[in-house]
Amino acid sequence: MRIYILIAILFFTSLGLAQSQANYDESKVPKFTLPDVLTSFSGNPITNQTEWEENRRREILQFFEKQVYGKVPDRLDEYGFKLLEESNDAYGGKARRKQIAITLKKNKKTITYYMLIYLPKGNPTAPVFLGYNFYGNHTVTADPNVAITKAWVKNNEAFGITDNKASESSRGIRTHRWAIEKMLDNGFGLATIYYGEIDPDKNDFSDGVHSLFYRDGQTKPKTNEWGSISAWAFGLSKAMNYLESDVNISKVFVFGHSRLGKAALWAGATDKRFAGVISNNSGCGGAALSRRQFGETVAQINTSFPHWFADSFLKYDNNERTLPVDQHQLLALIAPRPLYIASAEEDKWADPKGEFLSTYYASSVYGLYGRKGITSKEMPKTNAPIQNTVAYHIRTGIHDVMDYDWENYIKWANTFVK
Ligand code: GTR
Repeated sequence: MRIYILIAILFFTSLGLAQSQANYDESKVPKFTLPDVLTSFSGNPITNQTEWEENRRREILQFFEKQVYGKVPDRLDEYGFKLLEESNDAYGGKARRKQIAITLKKNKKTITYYMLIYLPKGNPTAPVFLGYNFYGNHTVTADPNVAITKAWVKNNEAFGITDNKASESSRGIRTHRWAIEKMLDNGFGLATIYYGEIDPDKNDFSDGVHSLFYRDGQTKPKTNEWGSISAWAFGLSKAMNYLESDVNISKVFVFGHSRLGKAALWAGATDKRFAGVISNNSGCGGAALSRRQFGETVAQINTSFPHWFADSFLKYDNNERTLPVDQHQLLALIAPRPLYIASAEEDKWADPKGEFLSTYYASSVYGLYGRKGITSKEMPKTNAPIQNTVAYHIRTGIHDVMDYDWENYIKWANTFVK
C-alpha cells in the first residue's frame, strides 16, 4: 500500500513540476513551418475533394494511426448490447432514461461497459451528445437510479473514492460538467460512458480492451498498435453501433474534455458515422499544435502518460519538428463534418493559442467542401465564440467543462440538426 502512495505522490509531484517548468512565454515559442494539410507527403498539391479523400486524407489517417495513437489490431469476433433498465420518468418526467450494457468479444474474452442515455420526451428522434465521463455514469447526475460503476476508478478523497472503488458518495459529484437539463430543454439527449470500463487509465496493459486482442504470451500492444486514447476512441465507435440502431436517436455529436477530448477527436477522425465532434480543452495530442511546444509537450505527455499513445510516438519526444503531421491535420480528418474546439483562458497547459491555430490551419479542407471554417489567424476575444462549420471559443476560467461551454455547443449543434 505504502509503495503505491509513494508512487502516486512522485507521479503528481513530477506532473506539477512539469507544469511549472513548461514554457508559457509566447516569445519563446520556436519558429516552425507547419506541414500543409493540402500538400501530400510527396509534395503534390491537393485541389479537390476526390484527391483529398482518396489520397491525402488516407495518408494522414494512416500516419496518425500507426505513429501517433496506434492501430486497433483486429476486428472483434462479436458485439452485443442489452437494455438493462429503462424509465419514462427521468428529470421530473422530462426525459426517458436507458441504461445499456455493451459487450465486446474477442478470442473468447469479453469486456462489458455501460452507457447511460437520457432522451428528451418531446422529441421522437433526438440528436445526442455522446461523451465519456471520468468517474462513472452515476457522477454526471443526481438521479438515484443510475448504476454505480464496478470498474477501477482513480482514487479521489474529495469524492470519497478509496481503494479504487466508486460508491454512493460520488453520486452527482460531476453534475456541473454536464448541462443535462439544458440539453433536454433544447431537444438534445445525452449518452455517457465511464471511460475506465473500456481501459482503466493507468500504465498497465494487462487489463481493458487491449487484453482481448493479445496472442498467446503477448502482454502489451506492439509498437504501432493502440494506446489508451485509441482504445477509448474504439469504445466510442462501438457505442455508435448501438446508437445508430436506436430509433429514438438521430445525429450523434461525439464530445470529450481534456484527455477525453483527445479521444473524441480521434473517434471523429476514424469513424465518419459521428455527425460532429466537440473537443473541450484537449491540449497536447488533441487540438493543440505540437510544434509550438507551449505548455504540455510531446515529451512531457509521453513521460507522464506512457500508455496514452502508441510506442511509435515516443520518437517525437523533443523532436516535434520531424513530425510529418501536426494536430491541425487531425482536425482536418473530420471535415466536412461540424467541429467545435474550445479553450479556457487559464488553461495555459493546454495551449489555447495552439488549439485555436489548429482550427485555422485545418479550415482549408472544409473549404474544399464549400464549408466555412475559421477564416482569420487572429484569435477571437474571450467569450466571443466563432461558430461556423468549424467553431471555436475561449472562455474565462479554468480547465473544466462549464455551462458556458454547453450553451454554446447546444446553440451551434442546433444549426446542424434542423
Ligand atoms: C493532464 C494532461 C493533459 C490533459 C489533462 C486531463 O494532466 O497533461 O494532457 O489530458 O490531464 O485529461 O485532465
